[in-house]
Amino acid sequence: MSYETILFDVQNGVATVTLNRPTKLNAFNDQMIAEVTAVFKQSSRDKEIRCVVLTGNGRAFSSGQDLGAFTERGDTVSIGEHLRHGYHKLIKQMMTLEKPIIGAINGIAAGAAVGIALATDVRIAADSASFMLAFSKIGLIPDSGVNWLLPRLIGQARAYEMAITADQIPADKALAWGMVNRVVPAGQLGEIAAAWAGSLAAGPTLAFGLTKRAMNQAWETDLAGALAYEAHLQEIAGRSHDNQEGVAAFLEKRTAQFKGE
Ligand code: LHQ
Repeated sequence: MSYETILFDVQNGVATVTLNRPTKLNAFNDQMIAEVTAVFKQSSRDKEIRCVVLTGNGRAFSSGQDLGAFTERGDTVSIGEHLRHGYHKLIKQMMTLEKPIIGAINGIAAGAAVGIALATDVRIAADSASFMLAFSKIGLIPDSGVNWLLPRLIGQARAYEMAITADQIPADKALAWGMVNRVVPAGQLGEIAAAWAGSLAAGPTLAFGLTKRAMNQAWETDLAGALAYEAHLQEIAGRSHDNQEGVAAFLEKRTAQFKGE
């Protein structure tokens, strides 16, 4: 399938999704929201895909909503409906994808793109990257999951400060605050993200997916609920090929050959 606003490439178990409207700093128009949502859906269905990398083409990760495209729709357009039918489906698709998603944050992420960056599971940022809650600059509140995701990662005081100042938070500060896992030289971002993705795609994908489900669910429950749910999921993982193979490989002192099943 061909796409107009993204590049999509699958190799050796790794799907790479590249936001590709560089002249607009990869701002999201309706088509880009739909195309990114579609490839995450496809990544969930395709057994060959065992890890996804999300990145941007050019100097930005994404500048968020394409404000020109949105304004062209006219006065009658409902922002709530736009969010519900667009970004919400995308964020939920990412958060429930039971495979690791690496965000390779190559440049600025602004507005809704911060929510999308935070909906990846681990983030590697180029040292030139930054995060900006641009919403208040145009009189809006954070959306696209930012109010849920960001305070959990960095605490409410920092998240709220980012929202009301719309300051650009550079990669090193984002690392210190826990928004990203690693910061790497910009020129090496693609290579380092691909290497990490390749190693994750050779891992126990079922266990990686169930871990994501367990941790997401744990936010919604008390300790007893979290313990019960992880025991339930561990039953499933414990019956997998990869559990048998992992234990056998350990006992036989060899490298495990995981299938992701
Ligand atoms: C853009 C954009 C952009 C269009 C750069 N749109 N063209 C949800 C639902 C409904 C409605 C509203 O919003 C939302 C959620 C949101 O995401 S709200 C937040 C939307 N995003 C922003 O407000 C960020 C707007 N962009 C900027 O503040 C700057 O472009 C940043 C700080 C990201 C980068 O600044 P510079 O490095 O100085 O680049 P630039 O401003 O010169 O941009 C380069 C080009 O990209 C330029 O076009 P041009 O034809 O002049 O070269 C910009 O107009 C275009 N562009 N962001 N979001």
